[in-house]
Amino acid sequence: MADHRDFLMFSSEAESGRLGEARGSSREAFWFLSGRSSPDGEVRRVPILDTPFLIGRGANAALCLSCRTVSCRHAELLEEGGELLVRDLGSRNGTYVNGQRIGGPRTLFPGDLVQFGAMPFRVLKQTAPANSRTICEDVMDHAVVLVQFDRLMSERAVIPHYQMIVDIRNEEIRAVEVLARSRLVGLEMPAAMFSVAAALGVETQLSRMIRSKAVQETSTLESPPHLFLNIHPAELQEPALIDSIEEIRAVSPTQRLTLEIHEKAVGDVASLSRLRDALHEMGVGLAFDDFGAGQGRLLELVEVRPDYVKFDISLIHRIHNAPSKQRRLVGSLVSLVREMGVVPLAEGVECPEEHEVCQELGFQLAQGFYYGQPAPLQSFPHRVLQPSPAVV
Ligand code: G
Ligand code: MN
Repeated sequence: MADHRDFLMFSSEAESGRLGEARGSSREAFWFLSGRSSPDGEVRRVPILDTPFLIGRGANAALCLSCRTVSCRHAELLEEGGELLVRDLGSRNGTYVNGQRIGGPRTLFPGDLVQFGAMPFRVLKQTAPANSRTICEDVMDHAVVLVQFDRLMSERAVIPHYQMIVDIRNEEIRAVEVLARSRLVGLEMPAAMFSVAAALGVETQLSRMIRSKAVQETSTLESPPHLFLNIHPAELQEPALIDSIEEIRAVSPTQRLTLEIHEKAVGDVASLSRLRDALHEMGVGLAFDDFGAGQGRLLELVEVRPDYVKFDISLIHRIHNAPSKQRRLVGSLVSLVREMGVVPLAEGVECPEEHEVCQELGFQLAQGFYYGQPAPLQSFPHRVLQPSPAVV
């Protein structure tokens, strides 16, 4: 991270000043391209100081890219009425904006991914010229995260972690929930990954990549574990959800799979019931996640009848010290769920006292740090995720 950051810093105050002159005073807008100028080079943030701004392999280009997929005079950036445009100059391998090859000039927007041959760059814009030093640092932070996010997606750099789901009576592992982690600085946890994904409108792609990696790496185990896979609320708006599940089914035809839907995404009973039926046809189960985190959606619950209801940590945390009224309420919900033939699961169990009370209240499954922390496949502390020893 430190070297990226250093690299992204202005090389000198003088350069900062130049940028201020060129953009800050009159138009109050700073445009940058952020990316690598050779395939194994470091990330740079290149200010667009003057237009037309030539991009190519030739030494006279304002942004000189040493990559054989880039033509000598590949493309140029133009500025018209405060807008930034990109124009391909008849390059052999083309210029792409957000994955689409451009024909004529194309307006660029902040956050766009523009690619010259095989060389991708993120378009960044910063307004508010008051303090150019501060502006540049904000943009740099943003640029670093965006470039990290590109790596996350293009290198499929998510590291699926697995957390055990146990039978509450004997603590035997029944399934594992897949949780996304990565080693990319700033994007270690799913909240950060999904907030960048949301800014770029690619939550669905990220969510799918996490599922597909987990299925890929567990389907080759001798007995593939039952996976609980999270889906993002944005995916419920897309008919492509079923296609994406069919894809993972094709990779792992018989593995037990259950999709988790966040309680907040449970809106329309009819479409959720259809989703449940479609999943069941593919042999995939449905779980309501974080039940009780917001308003309890009891009506939906009764009508949709998922296979599992995961009671949110907020209902479980310190339940052994909670007023008896709260315990009775959770107990009644557990009974109601069981009467419908749905399996209740206690989330976020952290200590033996919580474990014991949850068992008394009738929970069948449980999950939480008390049983196990999320861990990657290679260091998962149980044989369910270990490759079987070679047969001698
Ligand atoms: O929304 P969902 O239930 O999918 O989120 C699971 C998250 O909760 C994971 O990020 C996981 O690391 C975290 N988690 C799992 N078990 C526990 C626990 O026992 N206590 C707390 N505080 N968090 C947990
Ligand atoms: Mn979950």
